[in-house]
Amino acid sequence: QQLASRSVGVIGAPFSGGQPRAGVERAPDLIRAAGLLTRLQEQGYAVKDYGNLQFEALLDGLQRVRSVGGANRKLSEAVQEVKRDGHTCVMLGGDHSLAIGSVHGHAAAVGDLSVLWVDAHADINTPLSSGTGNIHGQPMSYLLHELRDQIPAQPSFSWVQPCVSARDVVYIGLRDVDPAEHYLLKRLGVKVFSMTEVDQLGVARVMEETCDYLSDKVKKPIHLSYDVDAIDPSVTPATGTPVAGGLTYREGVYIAEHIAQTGLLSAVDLVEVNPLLCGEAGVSSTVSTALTLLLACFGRLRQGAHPPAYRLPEP
Ligand code: 4U7
Ligand code: MN
Ligand code: MN
Ligand code: MN
Repeated sequence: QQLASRSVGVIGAPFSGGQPRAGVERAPDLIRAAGLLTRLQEQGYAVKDYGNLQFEALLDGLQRVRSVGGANRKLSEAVQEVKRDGHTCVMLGGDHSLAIGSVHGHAAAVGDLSVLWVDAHADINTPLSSGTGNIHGQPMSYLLHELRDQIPAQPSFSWVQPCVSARDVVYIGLRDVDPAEHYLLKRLGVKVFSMTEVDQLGVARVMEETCDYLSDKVKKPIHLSYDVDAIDPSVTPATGTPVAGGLTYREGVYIAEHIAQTGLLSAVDLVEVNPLLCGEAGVSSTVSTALTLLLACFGRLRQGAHPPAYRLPEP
């Protein structure tokens, strides 16, 4: 009610350098083509499309880290502009390494944040604990104050300042967590609703507890980082690291609907849609699910809606 504005600024971030599979850079245009901007306008929002960011060509091998640092620096600047213009920010990825720039830019513009991370994965590997070296599995380690000492100096990331506290983070949907990640989540006492808790409590109770937890003391603006692989791969197969046993379509939408009702949503990432990894039907199901999640973030309710001045046609 206080923080969410009635306007949305959309940034496309066609970047894939945080992981090895090409295709994820095509997602911003696909999600726009599915009707994101007009649908948000129909929901009563003023929408400004900031276009797609243009990134340098990807460097190879160990140099890849530099591409990721540079892309995120650019994204951080863009998110700061969107927030300073007064919009709720939507960042269309791209891979999840982009959360580094998105959360960093968001915090630089508005200050202290809560982060809701909806994902099959915890994305909290440090550059040294990562088994794959893929930075889309590491963004949270760059963002947390508590892990400041775990990040080796890398020139292309020297601009990143940790900006989130572990107590302000909630995860939902986890089901593929590396040992180092599990260790870190426990050590930092991060609030986690893995798929086990979703099964146990049901999504309604998970969201109630999430919102109680996040708005316990001060109501901070919420950054929602939504990895499409949180949803079950039977629904969203077009993604780089699918994991069986995910959120149903309905659970995924409920999370977005519920977070919209807080009035605190200030920025959303929708990441990891990759149209080159499955057939046409799978791509279309993944893209339309991504669109539905975003519309729900901006108040779309499954019960329907009508304008206050609606009049029935006269017989
Ligand atoms: B995603 C992984 F090892 N943990 O670090 C890693 F299992 O943004 C996966 O959530 C990371 O899609 C997945 O590479 C990153 C792996
Ligand atoms: Mn992720
Ligand atoms: Mn994931
Ligand atoms: Mn993934």
